[in-house]
Amino acid sequence: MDARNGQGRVVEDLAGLWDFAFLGAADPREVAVGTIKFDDVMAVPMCFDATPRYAGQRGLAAYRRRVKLEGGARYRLTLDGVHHWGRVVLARKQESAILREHIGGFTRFHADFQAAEAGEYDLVILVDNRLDWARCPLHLDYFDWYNYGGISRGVWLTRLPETAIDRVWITTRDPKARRVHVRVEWSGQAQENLPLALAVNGRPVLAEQVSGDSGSFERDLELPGLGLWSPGSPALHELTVRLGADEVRETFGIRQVRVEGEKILINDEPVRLWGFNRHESHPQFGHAVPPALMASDLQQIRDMGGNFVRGSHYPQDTRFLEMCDRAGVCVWNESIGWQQTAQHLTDPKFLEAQLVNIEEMIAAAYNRPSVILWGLLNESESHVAAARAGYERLIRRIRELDSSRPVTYATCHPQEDLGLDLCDVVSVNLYPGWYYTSIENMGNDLAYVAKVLDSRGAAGKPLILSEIGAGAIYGCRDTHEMQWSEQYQAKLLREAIGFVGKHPRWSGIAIWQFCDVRTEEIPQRIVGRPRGFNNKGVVDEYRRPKMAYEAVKEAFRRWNADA
Ligand code: ADA
Repeated sequence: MDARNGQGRVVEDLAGLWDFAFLGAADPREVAVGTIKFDDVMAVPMCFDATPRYAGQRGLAAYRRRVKLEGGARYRLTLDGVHHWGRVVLARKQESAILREHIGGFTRFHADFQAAEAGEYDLVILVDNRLDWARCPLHLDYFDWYNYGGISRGVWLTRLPETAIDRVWITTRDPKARRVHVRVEWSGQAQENLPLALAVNGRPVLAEQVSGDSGSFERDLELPGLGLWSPGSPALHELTVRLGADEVRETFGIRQVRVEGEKILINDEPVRLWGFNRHESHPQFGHAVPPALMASDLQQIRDMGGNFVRGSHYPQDTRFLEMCDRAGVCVWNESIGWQQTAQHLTDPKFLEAQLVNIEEMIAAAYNRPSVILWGLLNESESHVAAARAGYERLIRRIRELDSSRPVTYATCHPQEDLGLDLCDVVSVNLYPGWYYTSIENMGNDLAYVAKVLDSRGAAGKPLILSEIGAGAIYGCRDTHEMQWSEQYQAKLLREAIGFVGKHPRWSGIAIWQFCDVRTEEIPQRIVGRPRGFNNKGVVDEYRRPKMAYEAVKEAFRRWNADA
Protein backbone atom coordinates (compact mmCIF):
# COMPACT_ATOMS: atom_id res chain seq x y z
CA MET A 1 0.00 0.00 0.00
CA ASP A 2 1.40 3.34 -0.96
CA ALA A 3 1.12 5.18 2.33
CA ARG A 4 2.60 8.24 0.70
CA ASN A 5 -0.57 8.78 -1.29
CA GLY A 6 -2.91 9.49 1.58
CA GLN A 7 -5.61 12.16 1.60
CA GLY A 8 -7.11 12.17 5.09
CA ARG A 9 -3.71 11.22 6.38
CA VAL A 10 -0.70 13.47 6.64
CA VAL A 11 2.52 11.85 5.56
CA GLU A 12 5.95 13.25 6.40
CA ASP A 13 8.94 11.80 4.64
CA LEU A 14 11.75 11.61 7.20
CA ALA A 15 14.56 11.02 4.71
CA GLY A 16 17.41 13.48 5.05
CA LEU A 17 20.20 14.21 7.50
CA TRP A 18 19.72 12.91 11.04
CA ASP A 19 21.85 13.51 14.13
CA PHE A 20 24.13 10.53 14.59
CA ALA A 21 26.36 8.94 17.21
CA PHE A 22 28.40 5.77 16.88
CA LEU A 23 28.38 4.09 20.29
CA GLY A 24 30.51 1.11 19.32
CA ALA A 25 30.61 -1.64 21.94
CA ALA A 26 27.81 -0.12 24.06
CA ASP A 27 25.08 -2.49 25.17
CA PRO A 28 21.67 -1.13 24.15
CA ARG A 29 20.23 -2.33 27.48
CA GLU A 30 22.45 0.17 29.24
CA VAL A 31 22.01 3.14 26.95
CA ALA A 32 19.76 5.97 28.13
CA VAL A 33 18.79 7.96 25.05
CA GLY A 34 18.85 11.25 26.96
CA THR A 35 22.59 10.89 27.64
CA ILE A 36 23.73 10.18 24.08
CA LYS A 37 26.08 12.82 22.66
CA PHE A 38 25.13 13.21 19.03
CA ASP A 39 28.41 14.37 17.56
CA ASP A 40 27.86 13.60 13.90
CA VAL A 41 25.22 13.52 11.17
CA MET A 42 24.20 10.69 8.89
CA ALA A 43 22.03 10.49 5.80
CA VAL A 44 18.85 8.45 5.96
CA PRO A 45 18.59 6.20 4.08
CA MET A 46 22.24 5.13 4.13
CA CYS A 47 24.39 2.41 5.66
CA PHE A 48 26.71 4.12 8.12
CA ASP A 49 29.41 1.49 7.69
CA ALA A 50 29.58 2.18 3.97
CA THR A 51 30.73 5.75 4.74
CA PRO A 52 34.51 6.31 5.01
CA ARG A 53 34.48 7.28 8.70
CA TYR A 54 32.66 4.16 9.92
CA ALA A 55 33.76 1.73 7.19
CA GLY A 56 33.83 -1.81 8.45
CA GLN A 57 32.81 -0.90 12.02
CA ARG A 58 30.34 -2.95 13.97
CA GLY A 59 28.47 -1.80 17.03
CA LEU A 60 25.60 0.29 18.30
CA ALA A 61 24.65 3.54 16.57
CA ALA A 62 22.04 6.14 17.43
CA TYR A 63 20.05 8.33 15.06
CA ARG A 64 17.95 11.31 16.15
CA ARG A 65 15.46 13.55 14.42
CA ARG A 66 12.99 16.08 15.72
CA VAL A 67 9.29 15.65 14.87
CA LYS A 68 6.32 17.85 15.65
CA LEU A 69 3.28 15.94 16.92
CA GLU A 70 -0.34 16.82 17.59
CA GLY A 71 -1.73 15.91 21.02
CA GLY A 72 -3.94 12.81 21.01
CA ALA A 73 -3.50 12.07 17.30
CA ARG A 74 -2.67 8.56 16.05
CA TYR A 75 0.67 8.14 14.35
CA ARG A 76 2.30 5.36 12.42
CA LEU A 77 6.04 5.41 11.88
CA THR A 78 7.06 3.19 8.97
CA LEU A 79 10.61 1.97 8.53
CA ASP A 80 11.46 0.07 5.38
CA GLY A 81 14.85 -1.26 6.47
CA VAL A 82 16.93 -1.07 9.66
CA HIS A 83 20.10 -3.16 9.78
CA HIS A 84 19.68 -5.27 11.48
CA TRP A 85 18.52 -4.75 15.06
CA GLY A 86 16.60 -1.59 15.83
CA ARG A 87 14.83 0.12 18.73
CA VAL A 88 12.51 3.06 18.15
CA VAL A 89 12.27 5.54 21.02
CA LEU A 90 10.14 8.66 21.39
CA ALA A 91 11.72 11.18 23.75
CA ARG A 92 10.73 14.54 25.21
CA LYS A 93 12.52 16.46 27.92
CA GLN A 94 13.65 13.81 30.42
CA GLU A 95 11.08 11.23 29.38
CA SER A 96 11.33 8.54 26.78
CA ALA A 97 9.26 5.57 25.66
CA ILE A 98 10.31 2.56 23.61
CA LEU A 99 7.83 2.27 20.77
CA ARG A 100 9.15 -0.82 19.09
CA GLU A 101 12.07 -3.18 18.63
CA HIS A 102 12.75 -5.04 15.43
CA ILE A 103 15.17 -7.54 13.94
CA GLY A 104 16.02 -8.23 10.33
CA GLY A 105 17.31 -5.57 7.99
CA PHE A 106 15.36 -6.06 4.80
CA THR A 107 11.72 -5.78 5.82
CA ARG A 108 9.23 -3.01 6.51
CA PHE A 109 7.88 -2.54 10.02
CA HIS A 110 5.73 -0.02 11.83
CA ALA A 111 5.57 1.64 15.22
CA ASP A 112 2.09 2.91 16.13
CA PHE A 113 1.76 5.52 18.87
CA GLN A 114 -0.09 8.52 20.21
CA ALA A 115 1.50 11.66 21.61
CA ALA A 116 -0.18 12.64 24.87
CA GLU A 117 0.63 16.33 24.41
CA ALA A 118 1.22 18.44 21.36
CA GLY A 119 4.79 19.59 20.77
CA GLU A 120 8.23 18.70 19.55
CA TYR A 121 9.62 15.25 20.27
CA ASP A 122 12.87 13.48 19.49
CA LEU A 123 12.60 10.34 17.50
CA VAL A 124 15.65 8.26 18.44
CA ILE A 125 16.46 5.04 16.63
CA LEU A 126 19.11 2.75 18.06
CA VAL A 127 20.61 0.53 15.40
CA ASP A 128 22.98 -2.36 15.97
CA ASN A 129 24.90 -4.01 13.14
CA ARG A 130 26.78 -6.56 15.25
CA LEU A 131 26.47 -10.13 14.06
CA ASP A 132 25.09 -11.50 17.24
CA TRP A 133 22.91 -14.59 17.31
CA ALA A 134 21.34 -13.63 20.63
CA ARG A 135 20.13 -10.28 19.39
CA CYS A 136 19.38 -11.11 15.79
CA PRO A 137 19.54 -14.70 14.52
CA LEU A 138 18.72 -13.59 10.96
CA HIS A 139 22.07 -11.98 10.05
CA LEU A 140 25.02 -14.27 10.62
CA ASP A 141 28.76 -13.80 10.29
CA TYR A 142 29.41 -16.57 7.75
CA PHE A 143 27.06 -15.29 5.05
CA ASP A 144 28.57 -14.71 1.62
CA TRP A 145 27.63 -11.04 1.56
CA TYR A 146 28.63 -8.11 3.70
CA ASN A 147 25.93 -7.33 6.30
CA TYR A 148 25.97 -3.53 6.26
CA GLY A 149 24.35 -1.55 9.11
CA GLY A 150 22.11 1.48 9.41
CA ILE A 151 18.75 2.84 8.35
CA SER A 152 19.02 1.57 4.81
CA ARG A 153 15.59 2.26 3.35
CA GLY A 154 12.88 4.90 3.66
CA VAL A 155 11.33 6.21 6.90
CA TRP A 156 8.10 8.15 7.07
CA LEU A 157 5.61 9.29 9.67
CA THR A 158 1.89 9.18 9.01
CA ARG A 159 -0.72 11.00 11.06
CA LEU A 160 -3.66 8.69 10.71
CA PRO A 161 -7.28 9.71 10.48
CA GLU A 162 -9.59 8.59 13.31
CA THR A 163 -10.41 5.47 11.38
CA ALA A 164 -7.61 4.41 9.07
CA ILE A 165 -7.09 1.88 6.33
CA ASP A 166 -4.37 -0.47 7.55
CA ARG A 167 -3.91 -2.69 4.57
CA VAL A 168 -5.35 -3.55 1.18
CA TRP A 169 -4.81 -7.00 -0.32
CA ILE A 170 -5.56 -7.55 -4.01
CA THR A 171 -5.60 -11.05 -5.51
CA THR A 172 -6.40 -12.05 -9.08
CA ARG A 173 -9.02 -14.80 -9.00
CA ASP A 174 -9.67 -15.25 -12.69
CA PRO A 175 -7.63 -13.38 -15.28
CA LYS A 176 -9.96 -14.16 -18.19
CA ALA A 177 -12.97 -12.77 -16.36
CA ARG A 178 -10.76 -9.93 -14.99
CA ARG A 179 -11.96 -10.93 -11.54
CA VAL A 180 -9.94 -9.73 -8.57
CA HIS A 181 -10.52 -10.18 -4.88
CA VAL A 182 -10.08 -7.09 -2.69
CA ARG A 183 -9.69 -7.16 1.07
CA VAL A 184 -9.53 -3.94 3.06
CA GLU A 185 -8.48 -3.93 6.72
CA TRP A 186 -9.04 -0.94 8.95
CA SER A 187 -8.76 0.14 12.56
CA GLY A 188 -9.34 3.20 14.73
CA GLN A 189 -12.22 4.81 16.52
CA ALA A 190 -15.58 3.04 16.53
CA GLN A 191 -17.79 4.38 13.75
CA GLU A 192 -21.33 3.69 12.55
CA ASN A 193 -22.04 3.46 8.84
CA LEU A 194 -18.71 4.76 7.66
CA PRO A 195 -18.73 5.13 3.86
CA LEU A 196 -16.34 2.82 2.02
CA ALA A 197 -15.80 3.42 -1.69
CA LEU A 198 -13.57 1.69 -4.21
CA ALA A 199 -12.51 3.03 -7.58
CA VAL A 200 -10.32 1.49 -10.25
CA ASN A 201 -8.35 3.82 -12.51
CA GLY A 202 -10.56 6.62 -11.19
CA ARG A 203 -13.83 4.84 -12.05
CA PRO A 204 -16.10 4.07 -9.05
CA VAL A 205 -16.71 0.34 -8.71
CA LEU A 206 -18.27 -0.04 -5.29
CA ALA A 207 -19.84 1.96 -2.45
CA GLU A 208 -20.80 0.44 0.91
CA GLN A 209 -20.87 1.28 4.57
CA VAL A 210 -18.98 -0.35 7.39
CA SER A 211 -19.23 -0.10 11.17
CA GLY A 212 -17.04 -0.86 14.15
CA ASP A 213 -13.62 0.11 15.44
CA SER A 214 -11.69 -2.34 13.33
CA GLY A 215 -12.43 -4.98 10.81
CA SER A 216 -12.11 -6.06 7.25
CA PHE A 217 -14.18 -5.99 4.12
CA GLU A 218 -13.78 -8.31 1.17
CA ARG A 219 -15.37 -8.52 -2.21
CA ASP A 220 -14.74 -9.88 -5.70
CA LEU A 221 -14.66 -7.21 -8.40
CA GLU A 222 -15.10 -7.85 -12.10
CA LEU A 223 -13.15 -5.34 -14.13
CA PRO A 224 -13.99 -5.98 -17.80
CA GLY A 225 -11.76 -4.47 -20.42
CA LEU A 226 -8.70 -4.03 -18.19
CA GLY A 227 -5.35 -5.20 -19.53
CA LEU A 228 -3.54 -8.15 -17.95
CA TRP A 229 -0.04 -8.03 -16.46
CA SER A 230 2.55 -10.24 -18.12
CA PRO A 231 6.31 -9.90 -18.72
CA GLY A 232 5.65 -8.96 -22.37
CA SER A 233 2.86 -6.53 -21.55
CA PRO A 234 2.88 -5.38 -17.93
CA ALA A 235 -0.42 -3.48 -17.65
CA LEU A 236 -0.91 -1.82 -14.27
CA HIS A 237 -4.00 -0.33 -12.66
CA GLU A 238 -4.76 1.75 -9.61
CA LEU A 239 -7.25 0.91 -6.88
CA THR A 240 -8.39 3.82 -4.73
CA VAL A 241 -9.92 2.94 -1.38
CA ARG A 242 -11.81 5.63 0.52
CA LEU A 243 -12.95 4.96 4.05
CA GLY A 244 -14.46 7.96 5.83
CA ALA A 245 -11.73 10.62 5.80
CA ASP A 246 -9.00 8.17 4.77
CA GLU A 247 -7.86 7.36 1.28
CA VAL A 248 -5.10 5.11 -0.05
CA ARG A 249 -4.15 4.13 -3.54
CA GLU A 250 -2.63 0.85 -4.54
CA THR A 251 -1.15 -0.11 -7.86
CA PHE A 252 -1.91 -3.66 -8.95
CA GLY A 253 -1.81 -5.95 -11.94
CA ILE A 254 -4.29 -8.55 -13.05
CA ARG A 255 -2.21 -11.67 -13.33
CA GLN A 256 -2.44 -15.20 -12.09
CA VAL A 257 0.58 -17.37 -11.60
CA ARG A 258 0.25 -21.10 -11.28
CA VAL A 259 2.10 -24.28 -11.85
CA GLU A 260 0.81 -26.92 -14.22
CA GLY A 261 2.95 -30.01 -14.46
CA GLU A 262 6.47 -28.92 -15.33
CA LYS A 263 5.47 -25.42 -16.45
CA ILE A 264 5.04 -22.08 -14.72
CA LEU A 265 2.03 -20.29 -16.15
CA ILE A 266 1.25 -16.60 -16.05
CA ASN A 267 -2.38 -16.04 -17.04
CA ASP A 268 -2.40 -19.58 -18.43
CA GLU A 269 0.60 -18.94 -20.69
CA PRO A 270 3.80 -20.89 -20.01
CA VAL A 271 6.69 -18.61 -19.15
CA ARG A 272 10.44 -19.25 -19.13
CA LEU A 273 12.56 -17.18 -16.80
CA TRP A 274 15.83 -15.63 -17.93
CA GLY A 275 17.55 -13.63 -15.29
CA PHE A 276 19.91 -12.93 -12.45
CA ASN A 277 20.38 -13.20 -8.75
CA ARG A 278 20.55 -9.68 -7.40
CA HIS A 279 21.99 -8.45 -4.12
CA GLU A 280 21.05 -4.96 -2.95
CA SER A 281 24.58 -3.83 -2.38
CA HIS A 282 26.97 -1.13 -3.52
CA PRO A 283 30.37 -0.17 -2.08
CA GLN A 284 29.34 3.43 -1.49
CA PHE A 285 25.81 2.87 -0.19
CA GLY A 286 25.88 -0.61 1.32
CA HIS A 287 22.34 -1.99 1.21
CA ALA A 288 20.92 1.53 0.85
CA VAL A 289 20.82 1.29 -2.93
CA PRO A 290 19.33 4.57 -4.18
CA PRO A 291 16.30 4.40 -6.51
CA ALA A 292 18.37 5.82 -9.37
CA LEU A 293 20.72 2.85 -9.09
CA MET A 294 17.82 0.40 -8.81
CA ALA A 295 16.43 1.79 -12.04
CA SER A 296 19.80 1.51 -13.70
CA ASP A 297 20.21 -2.10 -12.49
CA LEU A 298 16.88 -2.89 -14.03
CA GLN A 299 17.83 -1.14 -17.25
CA GLN A 300 20.90 -3.37 -17.55
CA ILE A 301 18.94 -6.49 -16.67
CA ARG A 302 16.39 -5.74 -19.38
CA ASP A 303 19.03 -4.69 -21.87
CA MET A 304 20.56 -8.14 -21.47
CA GLY A 305 17.17 -9.65 -22.31
CA GLY A 306 16.38 -10.62 -18.72
CA ASN A 307 12.79 -11.07 -17.56
CA PHE A 308 13.60 -12.42 -14.10
CA VAL A 309 15.30 -11.46 -10.86
CA ARG A 310 15.89 -13.75 -7.94
CA GLY A 311 16.17 -11.47 -4.91
CA SER A 312 19.13 -13.13 -3.27
CA HIS A 313 18.96 -13.79 -0.39
CA TYR A 314 16.41 -11.53 1.30
CA PRO A 315 13.33 -9.45 0.47
CA GLN A 316 14.02 -6.79 -2.14
CA ASP A 317 13.20 -3.12 -1.59
CA THR A 318 9.55 -2.45 -2.42
CA ARG A 319 10.63 0.42 -4.66
CA PHE A 320 12.62 -2.06 -6.72
CA LEU A 321 9.59 -4.37 -6.88
CA GLU A 322 7.45 -1.48 -8.09
CA MET A 323 10.00 -0.85 -10.83
CA CYS A 324 9.86 -4.55 -11.78
CA ASP A 325 6.05 -4.26 -11.97
CA ARG A 326 6.43 -1.51 -14.52
CA ALA A 327 9.23 -3.19 -16.44
CA GLY A 328 7.52 -6.58 -16.69
CA VAL A 329 10.32 -8.33 -14.84
CA CYS A 330 9.30 -11.36 -12.77
CA VAL A 331 10.69 -11.65 -9.25
CA TRP A 332 11.43 -14.50 -6.88
CA ASN A 333 11.32 -12.77 -3.49
CA GLU A 334 12.82 -14.73 -0.62
CA SER A 335 12.99 -14.37 3.14
CA ILE A 336 16.47 -13.91 4.53
CA GLY A 337 18.55 -17.06 4.71
CA TRP A 338 21.93 -18.49 3.78
CA GLN A 339 23.10 -22.05 4.42
CA GLN A 340 21.17 -22.48 7.66
CA THR A 341 21.88 -25.70 9.50
CA ALA A 342 19.49 -28.19 11.07
CA GLN A 343 20.54 -26.69 14.39
CA HIS A 344 19.20 -23.31 13.26
CA LEU A 345 16.09 -24.89 11.87
CA THR A 346 15.26 -26.58 15.15
CA ASP A 347 15.88 -23.46 17.23
CA PRO A 348 12.59 -21.77 18.27
CA LYS A 349 14.26 -18.36 18.31
CA PHE A 350 15.41 -18.72 14.71
CA LEU A 351 12.05 -20.06 13.53
CA GLU A 352 10.16 -17.28 15.26
CA ALA A 353 12.40 -14.66 13.61
CA GLN A 354 11.93 -16.35 10.23
CA LEU A 355 8.14 -16.40 10.65
CA VAL A 356 8.13 -12.67 11.31
CA ASN A 357 10.46 -12.07 8.36
CA ILE A 358 8.11 -14.06 6.11
CA GLU A 359 5.05 -12.16 7.34
CA GLU A 360 6.74 -8.81 6.78
CA MET A 361 8.01 -9.82 3.34
CA ILE A 362 4.56 -10.94 2.21
CA ALA A 363 2.79 -7.91 3.68
CA ALA A 364 5.11 -5.52 1.82
CA ALA A 365 5.07 -7.29 -1.53
CA TYR A 366 1.69 -9.02 -1.74
CA ASN A 367 0.19 -6.65 -4.31
CA ARG A 368 3.21 -6.58 -6.57
CA PRO A 369 2.35 -8.52 -9.74
CA SER A 370 6.05 -8.86 -10.57
CA VAL A 371 6.49 -11.15 -7.55
CA ILE A 372 5.63 -14.57 -8.94
CA LEU A 373 7.44 -16.83 -6.48
CA TRP A 374 8.13 -16.92 -2.75
CA GLY A 375 11.40 -18.42 -1.66
CA LEU A 376 13.18 -19.15 1.60
CA LEU A 377 16.28 -20.60 3.23
CA ASN A 378 18.84 -20.46 0.44
CA GLU A 379 21.04 -23.59 0.41
CA SER A 380 20.07 -24.69 3.89
CA GLU A 381 20.18 -28.23 5.24
CA SER A 382 17.16 -29.49 3.35
CA HIS A 383 18.93 -32.86 3.19
CA VAL A 384 18.96 -33.35 6.97
CA ALA A 385 15.91 -35.05 8.44
CA ALA A 386 15.99 -32.91 11.59
CA ALA A 387 15.53 -29.74 9.51
CA ARG A 388 12.37 -30.91 7.80
CA ALA A 389 9.89 -29.80 10.44
CA GLY A 390 11.37 -26.28 10.26
CA TYR A 391 10.93 -26.20 6.49
CA GLU A 392 7.37 -27.46 6.84
CA ARG A 393 6.46 -24.82 9.37
CA LEU A 394 7.87 -21.92 7.37
CA ILE A 395 6.40 -23.08 4.07
CA ARG A 396 3.03 -23.66 5.73
CA ARG A 397 3.10 -20.06 6.97
CA ILE A 398 3.87 -18.73 3.50
CA ARG A 399 0.90 -20.65 2.10
CA GLU A 400 -1.42 -19.49 4.90
CA LEU A 401 -0.57 -15.90 4.12
CA ASP A 402 -0.59 -16.27 0.35
CA SER A 403 -1.96 -19.26 -1.50
CA SER A 404 -1.80 -17.41 -4.82
CA ARG A 405 1.93 -17.85 -5.51
CA PRO A 406 4.09 -20.94 -5.86
CA VAL A 407 6.79 -21.60 -3.27
CA THR A 408 10.35 -22.72 -3.84
CA TYR A 409 13.74 -22.90 -2.17
CA ALA A 410 17.18 -23.17 -3.74
CA THR A 411 18.77 -26.46 -2.80
CA CYS A 412 22.44 -27.30 -3.11
CA HIS A 413 21.88 -30.91 -2.09
CA PRO A 414 20.15 -32.31 -5.17
CA GLN A 415 21.21 -35.89 -4.49
CA GLU A 416 20.00 -36.03 -0.92
CA ASP A 417 17.32 -33.37 -0.59
CA LEU A 418 14.43 -34.44 1.62
CA GLY A 419 12.05 -31.56 1.05
CA LEU A 420 11.30 -31.39 -2.68
CA ASP A 421 7.73 -32.54 -2.02
CA LEU A 422 7.19 -29.33 -0.02
CA CYS A 423 7.86 -27.06 -3.02
CA ASP A 424 5.69 -26.13 -5.99
CA VAL A 425 8.80 -25.35 -8.03
CA VAL A 426 12.12 -27.16 -7.54
CA SER A 427 15.21 -24.97 -7.71
CA VAL A 428 18.84 -25.92 -7.60
CA ASN A 429 22.14 -24.03 -7.32
CA LEU A 430 24.96 -25.63 -9.32
CA TYR A 431 28.51 -24.55 -10.19
CA PRO A 432 29.85 -26.93 -12.86
CA GLY A 433 32.88 -25.45 -14.54
CA TRP A 434 33.67 -23.34 -11.51
CA TYR A 435 33.85 -25.33 -8.27
CA TYR A 436 33.96 -28.70 -10.04
CA THR A 437 34.20 -30.39 -13.45
CA SER A 438 34.50 -28.22 -16.56
CA ILE A 439 32.57 -26.04 -18.95
CA GLU A 440 32.81 -28.88 -21.46
CA ASN A 441 31.13 -31.26 -19.03
CA MET A 442 28.47 -28.81 -17.89
CA GLY A 443 25.75 -30.26 -20.13
CA ASN A 444 26.27 -33.75 -18.69
CA ASP A 445 26.33 -32.40 -15.15
CA LEU A 446 23.09 -30.46 -15.53
CA ALA A 447 21.32 -33.33 -17.29
CA TYR A 448 22.42 -35.69 -14.53
CA VAL A 449 21.19 -33.41 -11.76
CA ALA A 450 17.81 -32.95 -13.47
CA LYS A 451 17.47 -36.73 -13.61
CA VAL A 452 18.42 -37.14 -9.96
CA LEU A 453 16.01 -34.40 -8.89
CA ASP A 454 13.21 -35.96 -10.91
CA SER A 455 13.82 -39.28 -9.23
CA ARG A 456 13.66 -37.59 -5.82
CA GLY A 457 10.33 -35.80 -6.24
CA ALA A 458 10.87 -33.03 -8.80
CA ALA A 459 9.21 -34.96 -11.63
CA GLY A 460 5.99 -33.23 -12.61
CA LYS A 461 7.13 -29.89 -11.18
CA PRO A 462 8.89 -26.97 -12.83
CA LEU A 463 12.66 -26.83 -12.41
CA ILE A 464 14.74 -23.66 -12.10
CA LEU A 465 18.50 -23.39 -12.25
CA SER A 466 18.58 -20.84 -9.45
CA GLU A 467 22.36 -20.21 -9.46
CA ILE A 468 25.17 -20.89 -11.87
CA GLY A 469 28.20 -18.74 -12.51
CA ALA A 470 31.90 -18.05 -12.50
CA GLY A 471 34.09 -15.42 -10.89
CA ALA A 472 35.69 -12.82 -13.14
CA ILE A 473 37.78 -9.89 -12.05
CA TYR A 474 36.72 -6.78 -13.92
CA GLY A 475 39.42 -5.97 -16.47
CA CYS A 476 41.13 -9.34 -16.27
CA ARG A 477 41.33 -10.35 -19.90
CA ASP A 478 43.55 -13.29 -20.51
CA THR A 479 44.59 -14.97 -23.74
CA HIS A 480 44.62 -18.31 -21.89
CA GLU A 481 41.01 -17.68 -20.83
CA MET A 482 41.77 -18.93 -17.33
CA GLN A 483 39.33 -19.00 -14.43
CA TRP A 484 38.90 -15.44 -13.06
CA SER A 485 39.22 -14.00 -16.56
CA GLU A 486 36.31 -12.20 -18.17
CA GLN A 487 36.54 -14.58 -21.13
CA TYR A 488 36.13 -17.67 -18.95
CA GLN A 489 33.03 -16.27 -17.27
CA ALA A 490 31.50 -15.28 -20.62
CA LYS A 491 32.11 -18.75 -22.02
CA LEU A 492 30.65 -20.50 -19.00
CA LEU A 493 27.49 -18.39 -18.94
CA ARG A 494 26.97 -18.77 -22.69
CA GLU A 495 27.12 -22.53 -22.22
CA ALA A 496 24.74 -22.51 -19.24
CA ILE A 497 22.09 -20.37 -20.93
CA GLY A 498 22.37 -22.39 -24.13
CA PHE A 499 21.82 -25.60 -22.16
CA VAL A 500 18.73 -24.31 -20.38
CA GLY A 501 17.43 -22.82 -23.63
CA LYS A 502 17.64 -26.18 -25.40
CA HIS A 503 16.14 -28.18 -22.54
CA PRO A 504 12.55 -27.15 -21.86
CA ARG A 505 12.58 -29.32 -18.73
CA TRP A 506 14.11 -26.20 -17.13
CA SER A 507 11.66 -23.34 -16.60
CA GLY A 508 14.36 -20.80 -16.07
CA ILE A 509 17.80 -19.74 -15.05
CA ALA A 510 19.05 -17.13 -12.59
CA ILE A 511 22.70 -16.40 -13.24
CA TRP A 512 24.87 -16.00 -10.19
CA GLN A 513 24.98 -12.99 -10.18
CA PHE A 514 24.02 -9.56 -11.47
CA CYS A 515 26.77 -7.48 -9.81
CA ASP A 516 29.89 -8.13 -7.74
CA VAL A 517 29.25 -7.71 -4.01
CA ARG A 518 31.43 -7.22 -0.97
CA THR A 519 31.45 -10.25 1.31
CA GLU A 520 32.25 -10.96 4.97
CA GLU A 521 35.94 -11.46 5.56
CA ILE A 522 36.04 -15.03 6.80
CA PRO A 523 39.51 -16.63 6.75
CA GLN A 524 38.52 -19.88 5.04
CA ARG A 525 36.41 -18.15 2.38
CA ILE A 526 38.35 -15.00 1.65
CA VAL A 527 41.05 -16.87 -0.28
CA GLY A 528 38.38 -17.64 -2.89
CA ARG A 529 37.06 -14.09 -2.81
CA PRO A 530 39.74 -11.79 -4.27
CA ARG A 531 39.35 -8.13 -3.21
CA GLY A 532 36.93 -9.29 -0.50
CA PHE A 533 34.20 -9.51 -3.13
CA ASN A 534 32.10 -12.25 -4.60
CA ASN A 535 33.22 -11.55 -8.16
CA LYS A 536 30.65 -13.55 -10.08
CA GLY A 537 28.73 -10.46 -11.27
CA VAL A 538 28.26 -9.90 -14.99
CA VAL A 539 28.81 -6.27 -14.02
CA ASP A 540 31.22 -5.25 -11.27
CA GLU A 541 30.15 -3.51 -8.05
CA TYR A 542 30.02 -0.16 -9.89
CA ARG A 543 27.88 -1.81 -12.60
CA ARG A 544 30.63 -1.70 -15.23
CA PRO A 545 29.90 -4.50 -17.72
CA LYS A 546 32.32 -7.40 -18.02
CA MET A 547 32.64 -9.41 -21.25
CA ALA A 548 29.89 -11.70 -19.96
CA TYR A 549 27.41 -8.84 -20.35
CA GLU A 550 27.38 -9.11 -24.14
CA ALA A 551 27.56 -12.90 -24.05
CA VAL A 552 24.53 -13.12 -21.76
CA LYS A 553 22.70 -10.52 -23.80
CA GLU A 554 23.13 -12.49 -26.98
CA ALA A 555 22.12 -15.75 -25.30
CA PHE A 556 19.10 -14.38 -23.40
CA ARG A 557 17.81 -12.47 -26.39
CA ARG A 558 17.88 -15.66 -28.38
CA TRP A 559 15.52 -17.39 -25.95
CA ASN A 560 13.38 -14.61 -24.49
CA ALA A 561 10.81 -13.74 -27.11
CA ASP A 562 9.76 -10.63 -25.17
CA ALA A 563 13.28 -9.15 -25.01
C1 ADA B 1 26.10 -20.24 -3.21
C2 ADA B 1 25.29 -19.13 -2.56
C3 ADA B 1 25.61 -17.76 -3.10
C4 ADA B 1 27.10 -17.60 -3.33
C5 ADA B 1 27.58 -18.67 -4.30
C6 ADA B 1 29.06 -18.61 -4.61
O1 ADA B 1 25.47 -20.89 -4.18
O2 ADA B 1 23.92 -19.36 -2.64
O3 ADA B 1 25.14 -16.81 -2.17
O4 ADA B 1 27.76 -17.72 -2.13
O5 ADA B 1 27.36 -19.93 -3.72
O6 ADA B 1 29.49 -17.61 -5.17
O7 ADA B 1 29.79 -19.56 -4.28
